[in-house]
Amino acid sequence: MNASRSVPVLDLDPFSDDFLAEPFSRHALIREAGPVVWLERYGVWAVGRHSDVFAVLMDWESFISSAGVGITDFRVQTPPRPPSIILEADPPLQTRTHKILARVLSPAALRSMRVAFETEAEQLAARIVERGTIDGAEDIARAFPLQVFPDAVGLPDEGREILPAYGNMVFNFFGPHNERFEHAMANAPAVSKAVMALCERSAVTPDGLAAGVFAAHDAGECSYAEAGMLVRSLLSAGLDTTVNSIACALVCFARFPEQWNRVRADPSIARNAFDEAVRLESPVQTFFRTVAKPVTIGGIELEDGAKLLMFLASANRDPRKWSDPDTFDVTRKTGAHVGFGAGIHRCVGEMLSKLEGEILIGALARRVARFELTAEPTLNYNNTLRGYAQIPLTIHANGKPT
Ligand code: OVV
Repeated sequence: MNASRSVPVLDLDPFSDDFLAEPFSRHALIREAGPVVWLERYGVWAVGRHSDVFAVLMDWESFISSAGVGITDFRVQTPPRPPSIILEADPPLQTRTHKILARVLSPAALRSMRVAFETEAEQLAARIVERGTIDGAEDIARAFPLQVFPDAVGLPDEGREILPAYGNMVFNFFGPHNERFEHAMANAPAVSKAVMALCERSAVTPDGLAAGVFAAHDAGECSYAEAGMLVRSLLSAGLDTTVNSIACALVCFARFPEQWNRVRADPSIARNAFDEAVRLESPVQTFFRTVAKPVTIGGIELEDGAKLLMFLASANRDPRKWSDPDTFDVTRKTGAHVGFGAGIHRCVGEMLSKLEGEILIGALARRVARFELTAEPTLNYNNTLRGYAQIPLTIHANGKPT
């Protein structure tokens, strides 16, 4: 048992307000302590260097997801919602379900959404320029995905208002049973029930992403219950992540105005700028895995059954991997970041999220000269996500759009 190597032990709490208010300097401490560290407060392992986070993501046989990707071990404790059959699953189940959602979210399916996204983005950009003083978190980051994503899934107007409370529940659940967890879970049974009602075939339009999932059931690729669970995964994973990515991008553009000018000069880099914001801010900060057989990281033995925390956000700023890691550079080669994961569990909705980001940022670039922060943005504290509750902005308009 690790006789020849000393195990770095840290007493950080990655789910405390303090840590979440300024996670990045804490990530540096974790990376410097060693390839793998022991977080004594929770009795879990953690990795923060890019090479180790990436290696753990790629090795799904040693580091499984079916015991949960939060701190809760499903083999010991019953989760508050039935486990996701894609996120909280291993092959062969995850292989089959990932394939279904990958087809539903294929490039061809995404192409058909472009016009609707562009129309909504144009209207939103015109609206915020007209108003001048806005909350970027509400009026841009929440407004856009909350409109276009449920539309794309094929949800009716009634019922979708439950989605923010549901997302808050899902992403706080991955953390420990702290106050934030308790608060988010207060209404869990009612919220889950309302969301499952949206995952019935009879509840959705015949032409959206949800209909595509039910078509996979018709083709014999999954049961009806599994189709409903995959629609639930779309609703769980597709909204808060994108909302926070857009909020993070806005804060980056406000803090690095010269980078916003580069996007304005060449809106074709909007998509890369969005991806760079995901690297720099890492809207999904962390996920766990569970050790499924004895393995070593950097010569340290991890015991079967242990929980291992992956600091995706730390990997995304590891100076061993990135030059000027804390700098927002809209033309950086972002390909190696792990903000969307890596390996078999890599985000299946990545291209949809990037389509939303690209179109929204492109529309803003044609109208907005500068995003001016009129006060410090306030963080939205969450056990998994980094995002903003408020981004007080003055919008400085370009000349008239051509
Ligand atoms: C990636 C992600 C986040 C949250 C929930 C799910 C997936 C799910 O499949 O339920």
